[in-house]
Amino acid sequence: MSDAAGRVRHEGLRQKIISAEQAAEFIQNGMTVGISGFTGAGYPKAVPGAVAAKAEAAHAKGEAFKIRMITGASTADECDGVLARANAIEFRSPFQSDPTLRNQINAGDAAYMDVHLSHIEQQVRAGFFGEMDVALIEVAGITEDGKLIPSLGVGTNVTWLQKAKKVILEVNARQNEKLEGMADIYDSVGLAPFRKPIPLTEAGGRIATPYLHCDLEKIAGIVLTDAPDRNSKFAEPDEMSKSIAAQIIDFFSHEVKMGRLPKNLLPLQSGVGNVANAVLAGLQDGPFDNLTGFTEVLQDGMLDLILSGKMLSASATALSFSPDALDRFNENIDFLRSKIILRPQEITNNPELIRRLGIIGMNAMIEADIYGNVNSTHIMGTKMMNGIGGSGDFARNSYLSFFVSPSVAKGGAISCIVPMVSHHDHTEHDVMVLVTEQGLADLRGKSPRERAKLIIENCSHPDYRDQLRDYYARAEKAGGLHTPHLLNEALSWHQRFVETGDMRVK
Ligand code: 0RQ
Repeated sequence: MSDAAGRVRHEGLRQKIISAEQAAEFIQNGMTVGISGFTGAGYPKAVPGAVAAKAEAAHAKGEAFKIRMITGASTADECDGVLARANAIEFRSPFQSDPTLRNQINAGDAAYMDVHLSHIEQQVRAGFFGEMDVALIEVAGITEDGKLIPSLGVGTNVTWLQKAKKVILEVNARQNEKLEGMADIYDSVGLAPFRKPIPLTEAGGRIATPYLHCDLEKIAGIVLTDAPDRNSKFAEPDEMSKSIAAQIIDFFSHEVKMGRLPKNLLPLQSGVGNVANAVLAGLQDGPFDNLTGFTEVLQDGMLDLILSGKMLSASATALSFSPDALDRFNENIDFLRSKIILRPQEITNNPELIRRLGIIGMNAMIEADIYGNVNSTHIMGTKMMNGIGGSGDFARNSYLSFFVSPSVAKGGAISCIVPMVSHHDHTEHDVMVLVTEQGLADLRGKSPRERAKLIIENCSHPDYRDQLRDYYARAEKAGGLHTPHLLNEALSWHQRFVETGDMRVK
């Protein structure tokens, strides 16, 4: 018996082991498929390739073949990538980051709906996306009595397993066997009016079982795999990321001194990417101990805080590590099993819990305007990047909500501080602290006019500061009102970039 077959400990289910090609036969043109995977962790590695081959064969014969694909968040090349290249995606939701799929979305060749990650499961449960035909879920194993052991990403699996008419499982022998016991799968969120409070009162608490449940009758096939999640290496923090991290850490110290944060801070959420990772790396040498994490994606920086003893526990819906960090995780899994809690994304991103626990949310942005509105998703207001992900869940409900970015992009041709954002994801009401390598603007308790001055003076790049000062001064003079703007000029910076490749006035 192969190693992966040994992971299927349930006798009856072992009879359901099939090839990826056989599994792909359950997926037909036009079907809605719920797929596991969250930021490159826990996505299926084999069946998407077989579905893509099926799509290519159908297209070669002039037949239609596309699926409607709903996931937890982004997957990886063997899933989103291979399906997009085969032109097999008709509709996609929620967060994605594959370059081919992104181009198809922006060309209008694939329909894309961007949803808050805490909303997607209840919307599917309620039937807003129609019926779910098939769930395709990666797990680390199946117990003797048919319970599913989650792999490195839990995401939306609870709901996909409940809602789909048929289930295909990929059992991946590469996922550490000792993941068994690490997850806490609360599966009773339900729908209004039958909801009860979610009984989690501490970031590191456990309230449920470590297993995913599935009606065994629905399992159409089990595919064995042995392949790693494909996450790339993080860049070493550069001067820009280090500067942003240092300012956030100083801000925390100030808040502790003022009595607005406890000495061990409050549970930390950190977005994806190099800057987010650098902030966590900065905390390694910072003055705070006994930290906790309550985040959706746990990356290298948070893992190292736990391993060094700086952080007591962290919960997340996906463990999205670089290859080196995955080795550290696997080497220390016995120590980590009680410190890391893998939860469904409906729990990690739940507004009720984020508000109750008083999370410190830190997310990256594309641009902010002088009043503190934030665009996280659309380049020049039109081109979809990745999606809102969980940033809205955390920004709206956190005790402290940070947005971070370099002050300029594309070698200085773009100012990330603009008169008016070209797309709104987070309104001024959800953004408390803005940080660039230039400085930090604490927007709490400030009126729009006070905010504008702070953001321009503290966060904008010197190349754009006078231009912003001039815009604001003329907007104030032209009649001002509560939020001064020159409507015919507010988006002219973006227009200038589209026309000339530079936002600077020459
Ligand atoms: O372009 O790829 O061509 O070089 O945008 O920018 O600075 O590398 O930043 O990788 O941290 O991504 C908001 C997209 C930032 C991400 C966003 C260009 C820039 C570069 C990427 P290139 P950086 P990051 C938890 C929380 C939404 C979801 C979220 C994101 C590329 O953080 O998707 O927060 N957030 N989830 O050159 C034009 C600007 C620009 C710009 C940057 N103002 N105009 N282009 N770029 N600023 C995780 C989940 O929810 C799953």
